[in-house]
Amino acid sequence: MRDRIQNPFFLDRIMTAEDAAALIRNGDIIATSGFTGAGYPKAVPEALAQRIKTAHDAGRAFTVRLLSGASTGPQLDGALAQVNGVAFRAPYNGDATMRARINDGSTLYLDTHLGQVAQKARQGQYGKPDVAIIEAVAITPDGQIILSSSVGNTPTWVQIADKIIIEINTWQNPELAGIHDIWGGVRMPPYGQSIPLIHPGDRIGSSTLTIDPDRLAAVVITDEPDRNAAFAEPDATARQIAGHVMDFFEHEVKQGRLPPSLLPLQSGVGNIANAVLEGLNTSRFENLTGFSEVIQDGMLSMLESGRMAVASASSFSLSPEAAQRINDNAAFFRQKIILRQQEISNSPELIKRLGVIAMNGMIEADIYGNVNSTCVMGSRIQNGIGGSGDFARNAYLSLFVSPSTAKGGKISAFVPMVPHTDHILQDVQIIVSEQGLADLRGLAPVERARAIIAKCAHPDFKAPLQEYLEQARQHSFGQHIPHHLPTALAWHQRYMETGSMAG
Ligand code: 0RQ
Repeated sequence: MRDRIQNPFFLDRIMTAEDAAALIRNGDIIATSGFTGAGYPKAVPEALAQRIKTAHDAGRAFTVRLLSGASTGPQLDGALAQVNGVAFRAPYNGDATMRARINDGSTLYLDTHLGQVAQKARQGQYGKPDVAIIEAVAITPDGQIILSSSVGNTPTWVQIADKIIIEINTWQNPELAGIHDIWGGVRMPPYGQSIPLIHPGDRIGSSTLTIDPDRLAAVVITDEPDRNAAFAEPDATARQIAGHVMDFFEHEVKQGRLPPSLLPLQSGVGNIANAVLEGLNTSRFENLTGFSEVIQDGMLSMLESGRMAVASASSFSLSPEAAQRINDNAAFFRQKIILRQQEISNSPELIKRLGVIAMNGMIEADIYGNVNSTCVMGSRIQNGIGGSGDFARNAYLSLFVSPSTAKGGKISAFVPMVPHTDHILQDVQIIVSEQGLADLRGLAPVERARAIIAKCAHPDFKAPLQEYLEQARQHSFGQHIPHHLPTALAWHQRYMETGSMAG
């Protein structure tokens, strides 16, 4: 262990996960590392879940309020949700067990733009964290922390939490040292400073994290893998969507609206986003850059092939096979990848100034191009807004991609009105389904509706959408964004009642 923990003060604080979890009390606010299933603590949350279960079995109340960077994994969100141990969760969740707790009302959830969480936390909007639990790969001789596969909100949590628990994870490759870039220039208004980042590949901060040793409560050793889920091979739908996006980029370059190396790319999580990246890897574009919040398999392949020169993000979201490639070639990837705190990776100011091309998935869009990314049937959370809002609003080009139908064709991804809006039509410039690409730039709402129905909707739903638009134009209170309110959400109601949106 002395190769991982090279500082005697930290060595002295080593204890079991059970002893560290015993420092956490009912009602505590816990702030953890972790982003898109990477770099989250594992042993202490599992031990805490066991403590909570014991308390519940004995009839005692025990819940915590849980903050993180973004989604974690089964050992954290999963384990705590399993024992119904979380009263409040923010800012993002992707775990199925936690999702079920939120949707059955056991856990309150505040999903938040990921780039805004750190500043809100410093303002005290989530309360003062009692404990920060942080995963790291090593401690340097002078007591600096080398983080693991994500940075997320960790720099903020260690600043504001009363106690700090560090998990040293020996599964994570110590050669990740040098991949992180933690900017120490963040100040609260009115003392904010401009972020000195000009190019996605710039390093502007420190590769290690400093903590206040007086607040170090425990060091725990673990050896558990991140939640790395395999991507499905791109199916025909994903490949068609990727094809439309490639054609669009080619066209924009030809028109002189994009340079041949495009602009820094942001790509959301999921199989379609990954398929688009795989498409770029076999395209003619060269010297690409990434300015995103996650690095997934597709970006890794582009860095390996040289198609992408450098990628900036806050974490990895990799298949087990790709995680192994990082572990085997950490020294190579360290030169090509920069992991930043999420208030830098998702900074609206940087996204705007760098001219990022944002590509995100969605649940559904309405005919005017308002996008619902989060709430199925308007009320059931899927994951959360994540970084999609940080990027969509500030991007040079904002694309949303989705198959035209869901649930075996029973649901149309294009509907008269979305029952929940994450991205207003002003933030949605281009929508792509396997049917085609609707370029909505410069179009008024009714023109947008015609383009979305013509280019993106599935053939089974084109005529009903057209009928709705005509009915709306006849009966609407105003003609700016025509709606027929009595039937605007009828498709969703029908799905909930009959299992299909089709009439
Ligand atoms: O449900 O798993 O029960 O079958 O939604 O859908 O097709 O697997 O799509 O993985 O691309 O995710 C919007 C969720 C799309 C994602 C969303 C059901 C579908 C399935 C997942 P099942 P797919 P994807 C970067 C940026 C917000 C955060 C974001 C997301 C499940 O892209 O979370 O962009 N985005 N962050 O069946 C009912 C519809 C549906 C539907 C899909 N119209 N109606 N259910 N589903 N469309 C990452 C971070 O921010 C960290």
